[in-house]
Amino acid sequence: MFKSRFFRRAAAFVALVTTLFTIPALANPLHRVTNVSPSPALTNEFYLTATNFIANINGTNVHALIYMDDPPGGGGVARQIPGPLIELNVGQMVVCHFKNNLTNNIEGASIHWHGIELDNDSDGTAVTQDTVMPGQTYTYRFLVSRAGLFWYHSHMLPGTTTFGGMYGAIIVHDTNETALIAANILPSTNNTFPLLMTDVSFTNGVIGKVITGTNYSLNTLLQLCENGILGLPNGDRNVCGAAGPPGDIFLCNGSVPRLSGTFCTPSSNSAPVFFIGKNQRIRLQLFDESISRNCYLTLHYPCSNPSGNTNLYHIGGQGGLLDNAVLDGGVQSGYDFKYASGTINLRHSGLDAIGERGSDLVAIVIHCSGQCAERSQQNAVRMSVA
Ligand SMILES: [Cu+2]
Repeated sequence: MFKSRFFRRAAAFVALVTTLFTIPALANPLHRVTNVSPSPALTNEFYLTATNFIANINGTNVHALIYMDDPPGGGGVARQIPGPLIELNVGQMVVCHFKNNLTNNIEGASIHWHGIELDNDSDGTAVTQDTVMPGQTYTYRFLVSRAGLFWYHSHMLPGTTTFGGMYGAIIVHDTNETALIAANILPSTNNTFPLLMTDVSFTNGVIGKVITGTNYSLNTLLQLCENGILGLPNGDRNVCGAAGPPGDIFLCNGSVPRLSGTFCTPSSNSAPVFFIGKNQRIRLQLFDESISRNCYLTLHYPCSNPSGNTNLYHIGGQGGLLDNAVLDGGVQSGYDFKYASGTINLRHSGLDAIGERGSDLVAIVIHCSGQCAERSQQNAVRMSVA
C-alpha cells in the first residue's frame, strides 16, 4: 500500500486549487494496442507483427524495426517507435498473436515480457522457446499476476532488434493504484505520462555502429567479437569494445528530446514538454529500454530560480508501487548517490543489482511567476536528459 503522508498533504492542497485546463503533453503520445477480445475486461487479446519500418529520426529516414499493432481487418494504431503501449490489469489474461514479418532476419524474433512472471511457453527467450522465423507466427498466453512497469522486446539475439526499435512498454494496474488515484493521493491519469527512453546509432539510414568506415549491426559485432576470442575464422577481437557503448542519438518515445521553439511555445515535435495547471502534480512512468545507456533526468521550469519543491519523488517501478515516496540521489545514510537529490538516474541493467528498467515518479509542478505569459494559468516543465 502506498501511504506517503507527504502526498496526502499535497493532495489536500491541490484539492483547494482551481482545476485548470491542461494541454496534453507534447511528447510523442503512446497509443494502446488494439484489444480485440469480446471480453476486454477479462482478456487483452491483440496482434503484434514485427516489421521493417522507415522512421524519421532527426530529419533522417532510418531503416528501423518495430512491433506494429496489427488487428485483423486493419485499423491498428499508427506504426512508430516504440511499439504500442500494452496496458493491463492484474488478473487479466493476455493473448498475443505474434507474427514475424521482418526481412533479412536470420536469428528470427520473439516477444519477451520483461519482468513478468509467466510459464516457459510464453517467455519468448532463447533458453525456453524456439525462435519465430520470418513468415511464422506464435501465440503467447499468460495471466497477469502483479502490478508494475514492465517492457517487451525480442529475446533471441536481442541486440539488433532492440537497438533497431523493437520494444514497447507494459503498464500493469491494480485496484490499490485505482483507489489511490480516486483518493487524489496519486496524480490523475490525465497528468500521468509514460516516457520510453532508448538510443540508437545509424549511418546512411542503416541502424548499427560504425567501425573504421563500416556500419555493423549489433549482432554482427557480437559475432565477430566472439569468433575473434575463440580464434575462429571471420572473427575480430578489435570490435569487442564497440557493441556495448550507448548509441549516440537518444530517443524519448521515438523522437529526439530537444527544445524546438521556446520553452513556453515549443514546436509540436518538441519532446518531452508538459503543460500543467498551477500546483498540480504529475506522474512520470519512465522506461529505460536501451542496450547500455543510463538516463539521468531532472525537471526544468521556465524560470531561472524556481522556489518551492522541484523534486522528483520515486514511488515505484518494476516491483509496483512503494510503500512510501522516496527521494533518490544526494547523500543518504552516508551513501553518495553521485547525482543530485530530487533527480533520477535510471539504469538500463540489473547487472549492478540496483539497476531498474522502469521507474514511477511523482513531482509537484510549482508555479514560476511571470513566465509563459501566453499561458498565464499554466506552467511548462521539461525533462532534460544527460
Ligand atoms: Cu528483457
